[in-house]
Amino acid sequence: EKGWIEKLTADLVPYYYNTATGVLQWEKPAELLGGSAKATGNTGWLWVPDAEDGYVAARSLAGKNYQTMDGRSITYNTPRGVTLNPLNTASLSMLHDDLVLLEDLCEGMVLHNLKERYLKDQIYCGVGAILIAINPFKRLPLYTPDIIEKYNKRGNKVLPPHPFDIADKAYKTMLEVEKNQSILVSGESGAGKTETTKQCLMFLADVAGSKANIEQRVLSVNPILEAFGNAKTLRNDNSSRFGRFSEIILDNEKRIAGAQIQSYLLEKSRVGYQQQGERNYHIFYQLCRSDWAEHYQLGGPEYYGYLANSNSIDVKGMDDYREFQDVVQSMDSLGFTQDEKHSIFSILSGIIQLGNVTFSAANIRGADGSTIDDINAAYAVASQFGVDSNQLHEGLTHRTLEIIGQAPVKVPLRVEQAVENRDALAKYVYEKVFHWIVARVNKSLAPADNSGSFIGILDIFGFEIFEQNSFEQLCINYCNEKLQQLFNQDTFKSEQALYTSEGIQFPEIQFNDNQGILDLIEMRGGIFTLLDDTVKGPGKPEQKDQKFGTLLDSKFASNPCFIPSNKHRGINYNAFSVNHYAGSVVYNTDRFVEKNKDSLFADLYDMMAASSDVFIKQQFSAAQGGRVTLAGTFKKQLDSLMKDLRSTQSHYIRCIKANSRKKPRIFEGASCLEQLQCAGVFEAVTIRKSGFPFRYTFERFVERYKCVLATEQGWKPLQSRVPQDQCYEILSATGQPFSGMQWGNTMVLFRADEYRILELCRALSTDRVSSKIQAKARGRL
Ligand code: AD9
Ligand code: MG
Repeated sequence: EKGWIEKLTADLVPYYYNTATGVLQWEKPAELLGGSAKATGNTGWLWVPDAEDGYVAARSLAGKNYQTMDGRSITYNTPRGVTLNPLNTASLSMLHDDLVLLEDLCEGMVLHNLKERYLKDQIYCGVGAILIAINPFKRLPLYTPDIIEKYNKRGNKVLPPHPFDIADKAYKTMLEVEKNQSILVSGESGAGKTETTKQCLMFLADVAGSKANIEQRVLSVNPILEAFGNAKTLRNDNSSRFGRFSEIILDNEKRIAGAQIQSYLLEKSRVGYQQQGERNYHIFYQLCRSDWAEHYQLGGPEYYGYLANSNSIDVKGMDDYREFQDVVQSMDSLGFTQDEKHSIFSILSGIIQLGNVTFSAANIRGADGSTIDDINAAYAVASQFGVDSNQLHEGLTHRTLEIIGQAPVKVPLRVEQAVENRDALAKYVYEKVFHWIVARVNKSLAPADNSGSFIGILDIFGFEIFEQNSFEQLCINYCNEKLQQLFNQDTFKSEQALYTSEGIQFPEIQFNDNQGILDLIEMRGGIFTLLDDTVKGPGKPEQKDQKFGTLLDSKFASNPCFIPSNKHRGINYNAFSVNHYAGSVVYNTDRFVEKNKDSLFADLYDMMAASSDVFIKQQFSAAQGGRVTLAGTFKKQLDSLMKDLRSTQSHYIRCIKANSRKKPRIFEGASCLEQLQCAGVFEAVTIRKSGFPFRYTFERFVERYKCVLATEQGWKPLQSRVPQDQCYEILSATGQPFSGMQWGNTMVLFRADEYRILELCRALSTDRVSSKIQAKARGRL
């Protein structure tokens, strides 16, 4: 019909050949399609959004009705202005190591590719230089010394995507260009960031190990930080409750000389309270179950409110007793002294026992106050903290109110206030211990000579959208906005660099910039400064939260990145929303101000500063941080992190959690799609797609496509020896028009249209060759 004939490849995929013009194509030619099918430009298959699978391949029936490829009937209401992506069935069976090689880079196709690979245990996939890692929830034999060796000694070989590939690239680039490197690992809780980080570390320790075995000490940081900073949550049995940037420092010979660690936003609220089914920090349970417990007069974890109230004491597959031995051994190898260890553990037992101090209502000098139920519990705490037990009692149940021009007065605290005060002390002390440990580890791992270069690995919380979002989520999401901006700029810049170095005109590339959201949060007069100002102002905490909300509304009502409180229907709390790059998030303003203030009543602070324990005394010696707020501190930390990261060449790993059941072989499409969106994967794809996404060095192009020269009679040898000319020969042998090829200095770049035709020609010649081989084989039989 009209010169076209339909044929089948050996894999029975239909394609079309025009006998008049010689043109080849996969899709049914537009002139053969009538009516509505024409609009979709192919045989009618579409990627239809689906609440469960993310996308399903389906054909339009009538109106909202579709029939999926596996025969189910579904409905989908296409929103105005949206066109569904057509699906080329021929490409469903072509899976790629690098998503950019998908001829059709739409979300449905990306998801399909990831899923099919995942089900074959191919958990890694690239998008250009970015690695996507899907948590397999089972041990795969992918991290053995042999595999490290394979990546390390790869020469010019292209190996499958893998964290080792990224670590290897970082290390080799550093050797080549003498520039600091960073590996940025992100993803939601339980997606595998920490495991992936450890794989990168393991690789570096192996390939850049030193004579003095410093890398072993660097690795021994993990058990310590995980014991103090990780906990069982509903999402992950070993969830990191802090962000971490680990700089692996290399000497002039590029051998590991030390490391430095920066931690971010430890979740200290966990010390006082955990959701049902979650645990407090691992170290508490480990200590209670260790041989040291008796020395600190500790019983099993079941005796303590802070450890047992959430009804989760054991973690399947985790041996607290053994892990504690690991922690102590790691501390020893990092040179912690006996005194240091003793101080840490006695403070921890103090915290554990503090949780058992309970209060009853009491009338104190005519006012509603409280008193400690069991004074022995308070004695135990006082002795571990090295403070006076009367002062502790007083400090927990009262606060001193300072009014300018008047003598300070002691105000009794009601029971619930005393409990809050107690928990505040526990959290505060724990945070001090945690920061001390990080500082101590850094002291041990500081390289002798400070001039070295580094490879930094960032293992930090991904974007969070929960049912209820509070101040913590705002900080976390702000951090992710910052990282997303760097990511976009890096992706954009590296594209630009490639075009420039290839001498090809830089195409106009579009991507969404999130500067507006960052301004809203961090600029002078933005959310963070308004919050800080409210903290400093007068009023009770609840009033301040209100005031903060009102301020935001009046200031940002017309900001496109902001949604004011009166636009939130059906929500029974004070809220505002930020339109983050990954989606709109509703924040509950309750307790924002208190959380940002992050301080301890002076009574308790001063008590701790007077401790007879040198270690505690030291931690509390400096006056209580003046007027620093959590938002202010975090912003400063992030600014410094961003400055560091900008001075490095970054490599990105995006971790994806395939399912929320923590089980192997289950791929929950919709959730994966959401995570890919949050990870900014599609932005990277868009940036790449708006240029020439397909690119091969001349040599690799020849290698891949020289098969088109195969005929039934045998191979037609290439005439030229110059790789670029060989590419021309191959293209002309196909007999197809290739108008959009961009010829760079070392590579040829092109778009999906050209790629599809090339792949079709390749498939057909492979068919020719294999049918000949089959014929030969038949002849022999
Ligand atoms: V959190 O934000 O700290 O809560 P992470 O760090 O993203 O989270 P983690 O690395 O702790 O997740 O991985 C969660 C669990 O998934 C691990 O405890 C392993 O049981 C499992 N996991 C992750 N990656 C792998 C892997 N490559 N192979 C096998 C894995 N199991
Ligand atoms: Mg983690």
